[in-house]
Parts: sequence; C-alpha cells; structure tokens
Amino acid sequence: MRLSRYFMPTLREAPSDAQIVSHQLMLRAGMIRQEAAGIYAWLPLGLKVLKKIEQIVREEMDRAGAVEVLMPTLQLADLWRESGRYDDYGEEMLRIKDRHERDLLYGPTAEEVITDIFRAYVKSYRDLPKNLYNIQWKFRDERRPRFGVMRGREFLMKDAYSFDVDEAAARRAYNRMFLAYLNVYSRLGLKAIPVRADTGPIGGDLSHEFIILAETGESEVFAHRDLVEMGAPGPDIDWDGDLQPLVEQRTRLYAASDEMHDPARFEAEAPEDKRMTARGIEVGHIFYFGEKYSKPMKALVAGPDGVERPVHMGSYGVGVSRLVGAIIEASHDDSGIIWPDSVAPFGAAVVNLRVGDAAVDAVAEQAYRALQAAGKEPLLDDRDERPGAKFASLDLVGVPWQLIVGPKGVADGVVEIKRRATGERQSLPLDEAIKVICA
Ligand code: 5CA
Repeated sequence: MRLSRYFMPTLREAPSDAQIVSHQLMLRAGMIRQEAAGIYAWLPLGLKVLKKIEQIVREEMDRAGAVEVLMPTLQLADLWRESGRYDDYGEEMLRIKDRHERDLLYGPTAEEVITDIFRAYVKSYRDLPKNLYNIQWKFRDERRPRFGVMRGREFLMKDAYSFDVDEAAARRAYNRMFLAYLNVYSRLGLKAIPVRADTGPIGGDLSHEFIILAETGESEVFAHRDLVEMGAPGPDIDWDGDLQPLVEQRTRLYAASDEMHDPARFEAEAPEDKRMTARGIEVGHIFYFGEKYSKPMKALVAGPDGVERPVHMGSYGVGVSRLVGAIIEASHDDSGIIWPDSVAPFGAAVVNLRVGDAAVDAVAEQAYRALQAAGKEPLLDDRDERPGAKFASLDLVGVPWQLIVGPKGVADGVVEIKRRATGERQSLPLDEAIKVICA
C-alpha cells in the first residue's frame, strides 16, 4: 500500500474524552471513528487489525473442530420468548419493530437463533457432537459504553455453540474450547488467565472468563502466579483425545474473578508469595449450561436407546473488537502502538526519506516490491513529509519494521532497518535487510 493513496488520518493529539491509552492510540492512529456513543466506524488501519484477529480466531476454532456459520444481526423476539429471556434481558436489549409491527431485536448474543437452527435439522445422537460458531456484530445497549471499543454498544464477537448428547460429552466440548482459547490469545501475543466466573444472563453452572492483565481493566482477578506463567497448550494436541488433564493442569490452581472470589480459599490454596491480585480485561467467556435453552425450545435428540432428550449445550464468546484495544493496552510505549507481528496491519513500512530523488525512489520501490513478493504486506511511505513526521506516524501506528531509504545509505549501498518493539537499528545491503525482516 502506498501511503500517499491510503486513508490513515492520524491525529497529533487524542480527543480529551479518551481516558485509556488504547482508546487514545486507536483514535490517534486513525483506526476508528466514533459515530455515536459506543458505536464506531472502523477505518482502514483498524479494519485490517480487526480482520487479522478475526482470522486467527477462525483458524483456532476450525482446528478445534468448530464449523463456521453466519447468523443475522436481527433476531425475532418470539425466539427469545420461547427461551424465556425476552423479558429478563432488560434495557441492554435493543428492541425494534418492523413494518408489520413484529418485534425484532438486534442480537446481543445468539443462543436462541443457533438452537432454532440446530433443532430444525439435528434429531439424533449420531449427528453429534456439533460446534457451530459465527463472527458477527452484536449490540448491547450498555449503560456506560466507555474506553472505545473495549466496552462498546456495537461490537464484534465470535460466538460458538456446542451440542452434545450428554453432560460428559458436553464437557469434552467445553475442554476443546477452553484450550483453543488459550491458543488464540497466545497467537495474539497475549497472556490470558482462565478464571472461574459467574454465568450472568447466559446461565449455567460451569464458566470461565479469560482475562489479560492490564491496569485499566474493568475486572479484578485473583490468581496463583504459576497459572499466570503457564503457557498455552499449542496447536498440536490431540483435539479428539482426552483433554481433561491439560484443562485440570490449568484449573486446579486458584484463579477467580471478583464475583467468584473466595479469600479464604485463595489463602488456603496459594502461598502468600504466589498470590496475585490484579486488574484485567475480559477477552473471552465460556459457559456450559446443559439444557437451559434446549429444554424450553425443544431441541431434542434421540439417544442410542431411542429416547428423545434435550441436547446439552455450551456457548463460547471471544470479544474480537475488544481484543484490538486489549492488545494495545498490553503492547505500546510512549511513541505509540507496538503490534505483535501476527496482527500488525502492515508487516513493514518502507520509509522513503527523499521522495523525488530518482536514486532513492528506485531503491524504495525495489524494497517495497521485494517485501510485497515476500508476503509482508508492506506500506510505502511515499509522502512528501519531513523524516521526523514520517517516523512519528509510523511509530504511532506500530508497524513492526521500518526499512529506511535515504540518499546517504543509497550512495553507500545500504538501507537501515528499525525494529519497532526494541528500537534496534541496523544498516545492511537491501537484500540482507529484506532477509532479516522476513526471518
Ligand atoms: N453467548 C455468550 C458466549 S458466546 C456471551 O455472550 N458471552 S459474553 O457476554 O461473556 O460475551 C463474550 C465476550 O464478548 C466477552 O468476553 C467480551 O470479551 C466481549 N464483550 C461483551 N460485551 C462487550 C462490549 N460491550 N464491548 C466489547 N466487547 C464485549
């Protein structure tokens, strides 16, 4: 992408109502624009990051055996009357009437819709297990939308729903999602702690939240430090095998969100030097709720004995748009955002320090094409701007590598590369510079 043709409206200063660093940086980097309270337009740079996160979530869901669908944002109120949640959900639900005076709503979640889809087609235990997910916009009319995309009213969620013949099978589905979530966050460069959680309006009796640590987080967490240090299981586990030991390894150590915290148990289960109390951001929430929706909505499957019974369900949410802010909270410095390579909007930026100088233009162009050919999705800074302004905006938007082409280097046969995260610089011939960036 040539920056001269791109749309990256960076700002020198963040609007004063942006209270936390990720919100400030997203506005300054020209990633989002607020259209109404808690409702944002995603500008090109923000959209690129959002799509990369979405793709990582998708790949890890697919790996764990889930299948993607796309459900509508607008849902029929009648489905929510069947489950009994229409009246309970309260003010957070955006209720809409169509021209025929039918009650619709903008989905805050999709248990009812997916249960309706499931019951239309699946009738036998032989067709189980199933796990269906979608990545779709949700709307919750939050009382206090704030912190930018972190607590929006309209936000992008990955929501998966598992269907199993009995509780034991449903727990296996839960385990797959539990471990897949850890892999998602690890690929995003985040350390997420699974904590026991309250089930809230989704319901059920088994639930974990996934929290990443950040001072500005809205959740309080209490956890054993060994859990905080424990790595993700990695993609190569046997997804059809017994995952219980891997899950237990991570659930036997104390970890709870504030609603579930039990100080006496914390003290008993974690020695003092291992007790961590911190603030964090909830980036995922998984639930096992058994027959809560399948029973009232009559999503029945016949078991091996031929007897019909309500299918056992769980639901699994990732806050995809919230993750954009969460990653920035976890990874920035005074100059701006530091994207992990896995979600960076551009892999590298070629900085032309003297646009219009034929020799410099030629090397910059060559570098740009080489990075393009290597699949690095480069950005070419071909703006007619002072070098200082170019570096400031590229540091702000957090491109992981800068490849700097100036007249002196070109005369000496070298370019300079800078790693955004460390500030480390090296002067190298162009082909070696490309190799380092692509390593
Ligand atoms: N149906 C279940 C799981 S599929 C569900 O809705 N769970 S949830 O309510 O916990 O939401 C899932 C995730 O969406 C949360 O962990 C959080 O990361 C994200 N999320 C929830 N509300 C918002 C919001 N207002 N703004 C941004 N992200 C949100």
